[in-house]
Amino acid sequence: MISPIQHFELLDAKMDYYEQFLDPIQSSKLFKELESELHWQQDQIKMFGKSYQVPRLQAWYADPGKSYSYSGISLKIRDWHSSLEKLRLLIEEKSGYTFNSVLANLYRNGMDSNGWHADNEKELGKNPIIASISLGTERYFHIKHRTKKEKKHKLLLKNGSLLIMHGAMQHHWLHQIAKTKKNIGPRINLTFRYIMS
Ligand SMILES: O=C(O)CCC(=O)C(=O)O
Repeated sequence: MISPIQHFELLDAKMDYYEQFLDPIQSSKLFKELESELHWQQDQIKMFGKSYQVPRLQAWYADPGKSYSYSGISLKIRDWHSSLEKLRLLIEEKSGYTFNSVLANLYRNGMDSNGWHADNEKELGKNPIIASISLGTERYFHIKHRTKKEKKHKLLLKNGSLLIMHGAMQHHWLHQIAKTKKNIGPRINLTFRYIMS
């Protein structure tokens, strides 16, 4: 059963959170399947003339021609995995939004992370809707307002949860998954998106 929705009214943005969108058995089965079957890749990012490895593994599944790049990285487009396709339909049915792609992130341990950023690449359009499924180890999702520095929050993303970011969230807020020294297990995050071009 899908848990009740929690609405967060933020300054200039909105988030909806279902703590248990998928039940624990379904979530752990899906985690194992995606961990072993997705085409995980680790890319190099260039910053200030130096190359760094992205601190997590990633994979991009999308409708034909819906490509995605950020910070000079172009992810190879893969055809929909059947479980990702099913999940996309379930999220579409529950949320009323449409998605044509998903970015999968695998955080292998606490040293894997995703630095402060917004999902504001031009192919996502003006106020993109991002639906984010979390599987496996819980991690904090930190958000901070771009200009009102005192506006910051964190939300523990539970196994099987769904977070939907909408409104002008990607315009006004940044988000991150910070590194932690705690000895923790892996986590998969799936961010469903709609690529315009
Ligand atoms: O892992 C998460 O919860 C966030 C992922 C994310 O920020 C992204 O893929 O852009």
